[in-house]
Amino acid sequence: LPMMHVLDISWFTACMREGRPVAVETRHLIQDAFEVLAEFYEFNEVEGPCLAFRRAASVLKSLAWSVRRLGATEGLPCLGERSKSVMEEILQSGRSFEVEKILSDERYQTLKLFTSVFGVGPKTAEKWYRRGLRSFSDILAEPSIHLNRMQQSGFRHYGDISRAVSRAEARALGNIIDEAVRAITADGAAALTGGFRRGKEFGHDVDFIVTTPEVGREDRLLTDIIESLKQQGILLYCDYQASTFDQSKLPSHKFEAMDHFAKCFLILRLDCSRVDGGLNSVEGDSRGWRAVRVDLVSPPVDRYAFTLLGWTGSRQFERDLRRFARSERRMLLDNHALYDKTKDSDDSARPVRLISNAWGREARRSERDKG
Ligand code: DCP
Ligand code: MG
Repeated sequence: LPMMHVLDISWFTACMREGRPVAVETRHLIQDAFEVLAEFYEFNEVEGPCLAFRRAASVLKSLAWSVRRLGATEGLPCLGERSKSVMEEILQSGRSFEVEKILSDERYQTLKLFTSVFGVGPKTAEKWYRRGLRSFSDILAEPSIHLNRMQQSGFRHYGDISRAVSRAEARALGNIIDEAVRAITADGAAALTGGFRRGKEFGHDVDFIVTTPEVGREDRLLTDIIESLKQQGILLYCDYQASTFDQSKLPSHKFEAMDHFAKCFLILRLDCSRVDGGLNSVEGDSRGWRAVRVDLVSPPVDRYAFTLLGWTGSRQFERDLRRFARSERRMLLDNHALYDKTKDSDDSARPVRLISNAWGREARRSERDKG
């Protein structure tokens, strides 16, 4: 995108970020403070300030220079009065009174702890908090609490899945998924997406898109992969969601956080022997394996490019890219398609060609990576 856009305050979005992040202490302090504030509002279900602090954190992340005085941030977008006052306090004293108050707040600490369990969202965490529960042992000792299957797995594998997944582990899982796909259909492919596709060295899970060049075959593909992982004895948890994708109902005008493609949220057992340089966990190494969270999504091949774009993230980037498409280009973007609102009908033909090319490229890249 043209540099002009990057400098234009009204249209700055994370999807136009220019800067190369550098390690700067104060900036990281401010960024962390904004994240805490965003999370505090998320727990209180106040969306406006939550998004505002997330955007402010995203702007700071994009800076290629250190923030030493407030004046230097003049002209930067997405920094409102509240963000600036937090920033000023940190620049002057190295801390923020408001953030410290939140961090020492019992409710915040408890919700943070409870939501760190796979399968526990802010609503459940709040419910448990209101019942006077404050720790994992409180929850596990409370006979009236019924944990669903996902939460049971979340507690069972808590130590492993709250530890970051390394790039070497992601690569090993890529090989496992790829082998499973190719054993089912020789022309199928698995592409690494999410944070690792953006070049991150560590992630909280590993995300893959699996598909075949044959439209309609992708639904069975996922259930076959799950069966194969089960047969290999490495499937520790599986939540499979069948596709509800209906092309005739597109475009969807209401915002949906998730797409309608078949997907599954897994916990897999990753053996030490499959990972170059060992596991990112001392206990895992002595045990010989660790548990890892893995997400798989399986779109029809003609929707591949949009899924790849949507699942690559980051969340803030996706949010801003959609906002940019809507406000700047009068288009609707989601994980299923891109629609031109200025035209009468959806022009599916063009995206389809783009997608086939994108799919071919990704498949070749995955071959190369393996090599
Ligand atoms: N995604 C999204 N909206 C959601 C969920 C996911 O846009 N509600 C997209 C953006 C994410 C990607 O899917 O980047 C993968 O989701 P993750 O939660 O796995 O996020 P990341 O892979 O980016 O981060 P992490 O390293 O923590 O796994
Ligand atoms: Mg991820």
